[in-house]
Amino acid sequence: SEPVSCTGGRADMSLDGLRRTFREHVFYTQGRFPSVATRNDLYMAFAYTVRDQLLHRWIKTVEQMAGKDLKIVSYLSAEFLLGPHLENNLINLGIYDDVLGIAKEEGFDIQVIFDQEEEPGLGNGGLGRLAACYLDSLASLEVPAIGYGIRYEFGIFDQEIRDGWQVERTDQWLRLGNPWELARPEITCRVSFGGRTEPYQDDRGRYRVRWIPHRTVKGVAYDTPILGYRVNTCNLLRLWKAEAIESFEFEAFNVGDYYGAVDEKIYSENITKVLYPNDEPVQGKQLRLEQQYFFVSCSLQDMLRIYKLGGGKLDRFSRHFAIQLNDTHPALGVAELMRLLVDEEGMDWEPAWDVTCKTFGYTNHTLLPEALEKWPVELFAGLFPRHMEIIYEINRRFLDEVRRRWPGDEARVARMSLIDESGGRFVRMAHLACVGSHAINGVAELHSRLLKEDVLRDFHEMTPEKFSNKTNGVTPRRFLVLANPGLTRLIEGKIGDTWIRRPEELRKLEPCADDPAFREEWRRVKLENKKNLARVIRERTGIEVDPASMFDIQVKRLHEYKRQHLNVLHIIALYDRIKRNPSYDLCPRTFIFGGKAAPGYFMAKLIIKLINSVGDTVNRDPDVNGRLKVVFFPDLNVKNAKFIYPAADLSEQISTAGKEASGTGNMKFSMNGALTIGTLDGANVEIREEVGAENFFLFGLTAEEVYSLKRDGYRPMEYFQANPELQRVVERIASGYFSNGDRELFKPLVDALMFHDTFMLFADFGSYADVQGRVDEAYRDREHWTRMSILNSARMGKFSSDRAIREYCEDIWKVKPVPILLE
Ligand code: 4GP
Repeated sequence: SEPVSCTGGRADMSLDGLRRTFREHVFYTQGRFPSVATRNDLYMAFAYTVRDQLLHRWIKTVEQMAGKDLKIVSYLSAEFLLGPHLENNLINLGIYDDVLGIAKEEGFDIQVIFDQEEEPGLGNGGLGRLAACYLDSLASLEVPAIGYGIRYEFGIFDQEIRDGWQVERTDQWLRLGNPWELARPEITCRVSFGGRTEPYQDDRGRYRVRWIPHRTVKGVAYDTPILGYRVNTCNLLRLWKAEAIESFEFEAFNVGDYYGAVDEKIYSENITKVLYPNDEPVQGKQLRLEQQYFFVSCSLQDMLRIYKLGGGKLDRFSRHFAIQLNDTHPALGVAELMRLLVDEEGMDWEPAWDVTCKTFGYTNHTLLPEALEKWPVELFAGLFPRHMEIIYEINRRFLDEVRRRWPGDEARVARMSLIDESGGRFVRMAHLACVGSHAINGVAELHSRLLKEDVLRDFHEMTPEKFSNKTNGVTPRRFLVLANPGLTRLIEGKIGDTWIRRPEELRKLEPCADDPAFREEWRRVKLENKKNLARVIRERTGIEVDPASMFDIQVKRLHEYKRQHLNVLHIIALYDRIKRNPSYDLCPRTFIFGGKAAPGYFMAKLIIKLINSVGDTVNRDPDVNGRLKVVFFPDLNVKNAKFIYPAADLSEQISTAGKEASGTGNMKFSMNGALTIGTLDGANVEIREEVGAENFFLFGLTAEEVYSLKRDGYRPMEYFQANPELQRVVERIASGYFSNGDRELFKPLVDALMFHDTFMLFADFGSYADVQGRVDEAYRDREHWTRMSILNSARMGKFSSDRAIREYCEDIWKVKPVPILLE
């Protein structure tokens, strides 16, 4: 067929073309005269102007891929934490300055327009943001890819701080419309739940099973174009929304059961209503399991549909689709693909299993035992009777294999079974993912090693060839170019801009660390960024902070293993030193925290309250005299994060060793020239290797030490008794010093530390406080600090998500780039 022509008209990316398109959208799309257009109208018109450019490239992408013998990456993720689209797309298109110019001419402030965009908060934290970085890199590397997920009507809650406590507010990102997505009412899938199965013989006399479900809902596709950086590849993010099948037209309605019909509609739509706001520990809620199956089934049906359009034979499916499971949330896909191939497509079990294993790869994102998903067999079988049978069959064949390899080792069989029978019966999703995938990976060297040695040890012993490491990365486009334009310009002035696509080239900056004039410039940019953050902090919290002080920042989800409270213990120690010695010589520091707590996670919420209470006391105490400030930055999200990473002097990465799978905030900070104080955990280990031990503040137990201390019986009280400063710190909290004399408020926190201290804060406190002392000293030598800062940025190339995606493409997915031409 003729190539679609999109030249001229709205595809015109000249200044005049963009201006004309913008004006047209104000009028024809928003239905406004310029004189009455609201801020939202202007934002929408800009967004549509940019989207036209994306669609143009998207059509070219689809057109040039069609009919080619290529392989598509399909990234299955329950979360995509994308962040605002507009600015990012302007950067990727290379028209940022043009659009700034147009806004100026038309007489409005572009920042106000950017601010208008509500970010799609369709994720909790690390895992969801990683998925977004990976989409950016896939497109930037011109790799054909589709992201598949859920179009939650309500994403992660908005966080407010009231009286020092976190209050959750419903996210309403769709309230004013979403110009970035296209509803595809003709692309729908049916997804069923419940009911029973029954055997039958097909026309060739073969034994088959059919599923007679109890109810069925409809999935509708919503597509968001994902453009790469300065390329024409525009990939697809396809999110599914649940709807009732032809609402109000089912039998119930016809026989007069109006309310039954209404219930059905509401029930169906509930599936994609809201994101579960729990980070790592999964909540065993039925609706959550329904969400998982819903989006996985829609996505697999969609892939099979696309594949069949190309006329491919099903036994070759894995040559054309590589499906990655982003943690176990989509692991049901293994059973669902088997069901689709065997029950719906009539394939025999063995070839179907072969296709399935060759198609799936599985990425694990956490070692926390409470985060390993398992579902009660009863619940699972009730919702998915056919999948339960399929899982039993997979398990039977798999355990036969285990018994062949290790005859008589029934303990091993029980450990590896897809069904946990150690007390109640549960389906182990990680085991399903391992058995049904040809590749299994962790997200940092240490994490991948611990997976092999511990959590997935038996699987590693059985199939070592499946295992590999893929250290996480983050996109330098959003987290450097977009977030830190000042630094980007400075770097470009020295080494050009090729590093944006090849961040390894940042190394060329290394010699600049020895150039005093460059260091001066580097500090100037940092100071500007700190002033900027100080302004935002003032607007949002009313707290004045001094941009000349050291900005010491910890932003991430609130979790005991991430140890925000270790940071607080240290702040109290400094405060205590000042109180005991009013002339205590401390380099002025501003401690900034940010992050959401799962609404049901009491301890995490209490830590937020503690941070704010300590802040209230310290910030007001005249004795402190500007040496300490403590701020809790409310509602950390991708949009707010852009003010934070570029303004940090010190990045806190202080999790208990062996607990943080990788971390990605650590990378965002260091790229922006912050120095890290951290444990040997997750990707910190590799960051330290890259930037050099002399440019990294290391403290604390190693993962091995944590392990043996736990094994030999860890007694926090011993550390407490040996450290008078720690005693004073804990006593200040326990005595009600930060809670108007209320000794009860923080008692749960104090008791947890004194009697259990699961995350070994007391064991690491001494070393942490010592190293913080070295940080204080180091910051006084500003020339040397700046040198270290420059070297951090210069040596962070490895942590670009482009590097990570290249590794996935080469080792796991076996896919190649397909460059797209515009004409
Ligand atoms: C997170 C891990 O906690 C974090 O270390 C890692 O960097 C991130 O995934 C991306 O790999 N895990 C989750 C989760 O967010 O829900 O398990």
